[in-house]
Amino acid sequence: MNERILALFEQNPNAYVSGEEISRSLNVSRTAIWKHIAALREAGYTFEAAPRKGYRLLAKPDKWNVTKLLAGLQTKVLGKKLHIYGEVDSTQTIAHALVASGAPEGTLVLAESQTSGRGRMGRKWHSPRGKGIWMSLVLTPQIPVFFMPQLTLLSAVALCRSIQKVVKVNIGIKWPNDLLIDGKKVSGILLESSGEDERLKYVIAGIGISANLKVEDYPEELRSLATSLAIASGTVIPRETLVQAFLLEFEELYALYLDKGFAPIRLLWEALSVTLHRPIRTHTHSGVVEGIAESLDDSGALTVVTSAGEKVKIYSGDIELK
Ligand code: BT5
Repeated sequence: MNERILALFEQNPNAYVSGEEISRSLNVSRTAIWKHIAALREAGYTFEAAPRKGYRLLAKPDKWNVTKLLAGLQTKVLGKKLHIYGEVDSTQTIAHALVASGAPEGTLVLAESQTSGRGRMGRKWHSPRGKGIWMSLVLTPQIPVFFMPQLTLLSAVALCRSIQKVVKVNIGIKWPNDLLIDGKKVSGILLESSGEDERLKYVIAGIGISANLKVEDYPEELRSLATSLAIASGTVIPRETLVQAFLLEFEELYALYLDKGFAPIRLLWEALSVTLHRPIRTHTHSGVVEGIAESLDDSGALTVVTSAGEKVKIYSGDIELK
């Protein structure tokens, strides 16, 4: 029904469509129409409702709805300075440039699409138009450079918890920075920093959430590896609501982290992990390590126990869940 209502508006671009007209064309009650319009609004469509004229479709969800985003934002600092773009090369590049021109902590860059979205180690992040949440957040934590991995884990916890609040999906964290649903990647985190003398000057937390991609929006090679929240839940994801939830969750965890250190974050991470107590394999400088992922240490490194009983710490890179 939502599709049929939308089709009516598409046939009359920029025009008012009266409730009476919709109810006659689609043979539904005025109350039902009101409910469908409310559901479409929730999914990111913006309608203007004018007395005696009816409804007019103003914006579709493939455009960020700035008014909605800012109106429901409950944070104190994060996301209050908002820069929204259509197509960019990478939101990371833009965030670095904004910091250089004085952008403060909490500045958020959002884009509809990225032509060179980046992952870790030179990998690409597929960022089609209007389908996902491609964002970069400026942070200026007063912590040493070697604590950066903890911030990646904190970001993963914030992401995972906010997604759980907005969408009904079974989601977990794969060390260090992947969010998985049924073994497929749905979200990734890339932290880039600039520092001086062991002190961080700033960090750009790059977050990609595959929200409303359909299977056909992924290139062939990603279809077996990646999924989206929409595919997994069968619903359209209200992107603004998810950004608001993420920023609020991040702000609370970040304050907790700066006050109490990594210990409470580590507990939350462990509860959401799909890595711990599982057999894994990874490549390190000294060769392949296979074993059971046992725990996370204070720095955020993963401790793996090999079949020979040796404990090996993994500080960075990728792991394979076996
Ligand atoms: C990451 O890298 O997971 C970090 C991704 C960060 C992306 C955000 S988007 C906003 C900001 N601006 C940027 O330019 N980047 C950040 P890594 O762990 O290296 O994983 C990369 C791998 O994820 C790829 O090799 C693919 O296998 C997979 N992948 C790529 N695009 C995906 C997508 N849209 N959804 C799910 N998986 C994807």
